[in-house]
Amino acid sequence: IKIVDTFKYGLWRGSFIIADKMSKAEARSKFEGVFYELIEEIDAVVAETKIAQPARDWIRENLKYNTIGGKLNRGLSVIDTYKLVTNKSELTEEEYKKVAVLGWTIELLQAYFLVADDIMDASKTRRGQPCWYLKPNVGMIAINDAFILESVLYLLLKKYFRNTDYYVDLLDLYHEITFFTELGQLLDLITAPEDQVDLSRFSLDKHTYIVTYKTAFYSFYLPVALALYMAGLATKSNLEQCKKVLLPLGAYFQVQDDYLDCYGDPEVIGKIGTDIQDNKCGWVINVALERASPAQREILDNNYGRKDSEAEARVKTVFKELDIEPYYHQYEDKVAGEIRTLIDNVDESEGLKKQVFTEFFNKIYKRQK
Ligand code: GPP
Ligand code: MG
Ligand code: MG
Ligand code: MG
Repeated sequence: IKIVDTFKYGLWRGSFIIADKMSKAEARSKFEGVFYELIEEIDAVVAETKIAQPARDWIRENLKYNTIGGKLNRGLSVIDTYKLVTNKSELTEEEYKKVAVLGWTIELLQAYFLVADDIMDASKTRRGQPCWYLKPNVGMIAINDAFILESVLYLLLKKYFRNTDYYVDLLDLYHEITFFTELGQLLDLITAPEDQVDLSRFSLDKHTYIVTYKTAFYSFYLPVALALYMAGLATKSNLEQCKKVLLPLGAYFQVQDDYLDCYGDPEVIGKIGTDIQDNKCGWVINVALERASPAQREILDNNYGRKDSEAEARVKTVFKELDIEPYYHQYEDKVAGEIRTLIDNVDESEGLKKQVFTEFFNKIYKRQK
């Protein structure tokens, strides 16, 4: 009887997991379907300018190549958050389209940042394919393509939200968060000059600013803030509370990105790490600097930030000696505890839901990609 029960339970649980995966895949493909509609809508606006056909085709390719193929965490979070805070498990087609458009505006912002970031970081691959600027016919046209991805986001905001009473708030939010991301990117870049390695410039404090500004605002705070505006729940207190939880959560996400840059499997993360050769003030080097002996420090000083794979390997050997990997796992557990406490302290009296944050946290905790 026991064996039969275990078997039955296993089957039941198995089908539950399959159903859960199915519904996630369905949610994703429904969301992706909206983007194909948006490509046509954007093309129609572009066509009104009477631009030559090759330019219309170029924009379509830019949109497809750079916006599709990611994890879609940010875009889907707008929909999930909206459903949670409005207590709606099903949305009308019209409401779904509108919130999905809002989701795609973040994916476009992200596409804009990534196209530009890959040029600045001299990266080779993104989402398992060559970086856009490395396509033979693209090159530095990619800079203008990045600008176009940003402009398209505002075109969609205008088309779908121009007549709402929170349109100006959305514009303000997008402008502010874009500026913050650029500030983070600036500090990331000037702390990592080429051919001028000076590890004494690095610190975990500087790192916290970089990751909060270049990643946490647009990847974590923005999706929830957008959903709250659309739900009519973007009160001052709710937005402040979102920041309190989502900025540390987003900083943790970028620490994971820094860790995976060094220890992730390129096949799984879809990109080849560049941080050591790029002289980046990332999480791994900052921890290593705190733990290194004078002899190890000298190896780091002489090999970090060099465009040379043998120097990179010597840096990785020191990281190994310093047990960065096990330390990272301890760190993940520590941060998880801190974030759970922050979530526990969320005040739900103005319509915010702890579950919004728990779901975000569960999506990224111990991620491999
Ligand atoms: C991620 O840093 C940060 C961004 C994508 C923001 C870029 C901001 C701009 C204003 C262009 P990263 O370089 O570690 O990301 P990845 O590892 O994905 O290249
Ligand atoms: Mg970068
Ligand atoms: Mg990069
Ligand atoms: Mg990175």
